[in-house]
Amino acid sequence: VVGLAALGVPSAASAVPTGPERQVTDLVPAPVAAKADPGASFEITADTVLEAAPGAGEVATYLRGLLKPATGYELPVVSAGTQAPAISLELGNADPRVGGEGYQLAVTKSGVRLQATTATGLFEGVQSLRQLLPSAIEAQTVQQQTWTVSGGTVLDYPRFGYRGAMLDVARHFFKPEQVKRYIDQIAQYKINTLHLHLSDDQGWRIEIKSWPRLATEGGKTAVGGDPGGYYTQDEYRELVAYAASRHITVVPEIDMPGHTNAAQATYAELNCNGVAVPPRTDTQVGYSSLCINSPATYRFAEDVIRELAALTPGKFLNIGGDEAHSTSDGDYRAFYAKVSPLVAKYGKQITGWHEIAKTGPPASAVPQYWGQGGENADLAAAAARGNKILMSPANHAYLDMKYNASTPLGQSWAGLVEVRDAYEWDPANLVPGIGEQSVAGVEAPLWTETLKNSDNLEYMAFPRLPGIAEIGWSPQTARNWDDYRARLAKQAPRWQQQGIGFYRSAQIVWP
Ligand code: TNX
Repeated sequence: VVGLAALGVPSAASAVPTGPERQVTDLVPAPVAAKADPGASFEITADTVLEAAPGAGEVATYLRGLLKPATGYELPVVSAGTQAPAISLELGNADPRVGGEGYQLAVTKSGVRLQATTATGLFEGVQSLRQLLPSAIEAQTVQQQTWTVSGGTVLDYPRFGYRGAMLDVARHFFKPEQVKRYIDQIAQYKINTLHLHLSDDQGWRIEIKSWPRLATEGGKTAVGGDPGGYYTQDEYRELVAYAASRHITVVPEIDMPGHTNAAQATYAELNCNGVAVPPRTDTQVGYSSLCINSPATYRFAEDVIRELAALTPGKFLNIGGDEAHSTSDGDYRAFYAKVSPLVAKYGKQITGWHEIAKTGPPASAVPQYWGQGGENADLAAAAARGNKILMSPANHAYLDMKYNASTPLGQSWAGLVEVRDAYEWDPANLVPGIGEQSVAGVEAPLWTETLKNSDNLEYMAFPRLPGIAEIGWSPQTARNWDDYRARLAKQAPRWQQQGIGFYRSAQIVWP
């Protein structure tokens, strides 16, 4: 017996009108303003065209690529002014409130209109548009169904300019393809910065031409004896370009003056006694330190900073600074007195872990807070001098913390971080003296001592990462847990289509 549905005839059950999977009021991150209009949905068909204003062509081509696998449609990208039903990407006439990253979206029966002042704003608008389609749009094979975009209007722009995710590729190495997969995952939640933790005690992951063995020798190891690896400069450039195609800026980190065992195991001259230390693949922290009084240390630092700066189009270089427990306080300050100016010398601004605040970095430097809230005099003093602070509180934003006591992966030194813990905090109300005006934004670090593959990364990042992304994007007044948990639940079918094996937190009623 062949069912009517298989013949393309709607059965009585499927003819019952059901609502869209998500409306404009369901978006994650929550938009600044949205008004759903259920009667005004637009249907994408093989006859739809993508209208691109001058300057919008790349985003239109990206959207075409997103829509193609599941619909099978090769929608033409055309210039404005056609008669066909269109998704139009416009630049120039948007509400000025959208700024450099925001957008306006209007979905009516006759078309979709996306407006922004920059291609980045259009790109972020496209991420919203995606969520208004059935989740099956994320499938990688052709699906036979209608492609309805939920109707309504959106006006949207971010709270903070820096919305980051960090990936530790040092403890375990992740191949370019794996990093690209993560880039695509974070881009859909309007994350605009990928911080790559490129060196640590257990491995060095970026080719440095003036110190070639850092990568070829220092890159061989990883936690637990797992396979190492490194990016050639060409591979790294390609990663940066891929991220840029998703409107994401890469911030590379070389951790110093601690977390340097891989470098010190490779080059004897980086040790005070001139003897290379043995490589280490355990997960202890705080035992390594560059030799603070040795000229070789500063040749090394300058060469690495110079090469990284040349590879990096973004304005920031991260120069580490965390957990330097084997460097005395005086040595730590002496080290940064010499190294901090090198970043400016090669045309970049500093980011680094919050300990750098005590070295009095230039006001353009952005310390990254990884504490757990409460007083921090050095950080407050830096903010008072004009430094902006990036917020990654470990007890909220660390994606490597276990969700609960039985989470098989991750660590728990900052506590257990359930989905609600990751969501319910305000970056402007965490450290006394660091208010809204002093916050650069938020970042969700993913340390990989216990994480070996993309499945592991995704289980820890989902569903917490979208919460951190929302904290960075949405107005604080637009956020509350009960509303969020309902919106988050509606993302799950999209992750299923994308092959993301997320943690099914009991705090959420999953569909
Ligand atoms: C602390 S947080 C570290 C990292 C570890 C992480 C594990 C920070 C700046 N340093 O070296 O990987 O904890 O959660």
